[in-house]
Amino acid sequence: MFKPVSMLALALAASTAYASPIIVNSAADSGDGSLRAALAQASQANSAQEIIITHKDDIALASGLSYTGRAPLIITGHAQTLSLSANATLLSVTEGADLTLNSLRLQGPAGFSIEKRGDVNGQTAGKGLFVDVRDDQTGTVHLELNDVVVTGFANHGVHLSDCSLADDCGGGSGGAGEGSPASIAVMLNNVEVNNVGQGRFDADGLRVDERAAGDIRFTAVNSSFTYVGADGVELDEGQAGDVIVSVDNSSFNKNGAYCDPTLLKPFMPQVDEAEYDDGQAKESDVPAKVSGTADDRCFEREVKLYKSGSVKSYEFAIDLDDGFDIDEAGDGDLRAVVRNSVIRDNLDEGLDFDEEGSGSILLTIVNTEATGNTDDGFKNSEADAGDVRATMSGSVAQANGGKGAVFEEENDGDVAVVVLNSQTAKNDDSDKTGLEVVQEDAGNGVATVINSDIADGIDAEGVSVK
Ligand SMILES: [Ca+2]
Ligand SMILES: [Ca+2]
Ligand SMILES: [Ca+2]
Ligand SMILES: [Ca+2]
Repeated sequence: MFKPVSMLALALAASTAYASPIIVNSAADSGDGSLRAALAQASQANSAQEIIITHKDDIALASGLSYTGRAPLIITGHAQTLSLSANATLLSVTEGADLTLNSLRLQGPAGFSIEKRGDVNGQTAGKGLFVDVRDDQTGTVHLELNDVVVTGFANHGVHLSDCSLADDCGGGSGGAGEGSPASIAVMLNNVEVNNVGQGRFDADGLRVDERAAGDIRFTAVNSSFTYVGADGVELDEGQAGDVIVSVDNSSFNKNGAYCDPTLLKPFMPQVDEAEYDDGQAKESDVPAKVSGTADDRCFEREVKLYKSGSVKSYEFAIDLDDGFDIDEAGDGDLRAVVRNSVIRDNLDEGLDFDEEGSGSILLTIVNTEATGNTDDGFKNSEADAGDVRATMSGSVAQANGGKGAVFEEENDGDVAVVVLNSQTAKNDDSDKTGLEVVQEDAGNGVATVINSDIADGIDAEGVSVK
C-alpha cells in the first residue's frame, strides 16, 4: 500500500525512526494519559516509540507493567518514582525489544529477607525490570539505563534472559538452558541498584543469562550495586560468545547476604568438613542435606568419592555471594576493564571472574580497590584452552578474608600478570597471599611486579616472579 511520506519522516528514517512521543500526563495507575495506557499504545504500534512522562508526580502501580512490542522503546521521566506495592515485576519487556529508560526510580514493596521470602505461599518473586529475549531472536538486544534507581524487589533488580529456563537457568559451570543466536548489550549510566534480591535465593542486582551464540556486553559508568541478596552483578554466558565488560567509577558493596550466616550457622553439621582414607567411610556416614531451615537452598553439600565408592571427603558451606560475578563458558573470552571502582564488604569474593572452555581472560584493573570481602578480593580463574593476561595497576586489595588478588590458569595456555603501582595487605590473616599467580599443566607463567607493595606476600605456582 502506498502512503505519502513527510519530510520529517524521511529525516528521522536516517537513524531509528521514532514516532512523535506518547505523552503521559496522568499519574493514575491506568486510564487516559497513564503510563499503562502509553505502554499498551506503544505495544500495538509496530514501530519505535518514545514515551515521555510529563506529569511530575510519582506513579503508584497496583500491578506490573509490560511492553509487548518488538520495536525499540524509550521511556523518559523526570526522576519520578514508579512504585509497585505488589510483589510482582514492575516492567516486563516480553518480546526482546530494545529498551532505554531515562530518569526514573523503580520502587518495589521492599521488606524482604530470608525470613520474609517473596517466593513462598504461591508468590513469584518480582523483579524491577525484566527483558525476555525471544527464542528466535538475532542481532543484539540493547538495554540502556540513564539516571535510574532500582530498589525494593524480592528477585533480581534487572534481569535480561536469553535462556529457555527463565529463572532456573542457574549459573557458572552448572548453568543450563538453551538460547537464541542473539547477543545482549547493557549500558548503565548513573544507575543505582540497592536492596534487591533479598526475597529469593540467587537473586542479583543485575543478572544477564546468555545462551547459545552471542556475546554479553556490559558497560557501567557512575553506577552502584549495594545490599543485594546475591551478587551485585552476575553475567552468565554459556556456549559460544564472549563477555566484554567496561566498568568505570562504580561500586559493588555489601552484597551477597541473603543466606544470612548468623541465622543459618546453627543448622550446619557439627563437623562441616572431613577427609577419609579409602575404605574408611561410606556415604551414609556423611551428614545429610540440611533441611527445615528458612531456605534449604542456602546450604551447599559436596561429597567426593574414591573409585571404590567410599567417601574421600565432604564439605558443607553456606552459599554467600559476590560483588561482581562473571561466568564465561564454552567458546569465547572474558575481556574486562574495571577502572576507578570500589568492591567492598561483599560476603563472598569481591570480584569473581571465571572462564572455561576455549578462550582467555584478558583483564585490566586500574585504580580500583577490593577491601573487606569475606573471600578473595579479586579472583580470576581460567580453565581449558586459553591464557590469563592481566594488568593490575594503581589498585589495592586489603583486609579480604581470602587472598588479595588471584590469577589462576589451568590446562593449556599461559599466565602473564603485571602488577604495577599496587598494594596488598592484611589479606587472609597475613598468610602470604596478597597475590597468588598459578600456572598449571602446559604453558608459561610470568608475574611482573613493579613499584608495588605486596606486604602479605606472593604465592606463585609454576610462575616466575620478576
Ligand atoms: Ca544468545
Ligand atoms: Ca562463551
Ligand atoms: Ca579457557
Ligand atoms: Ca596452563
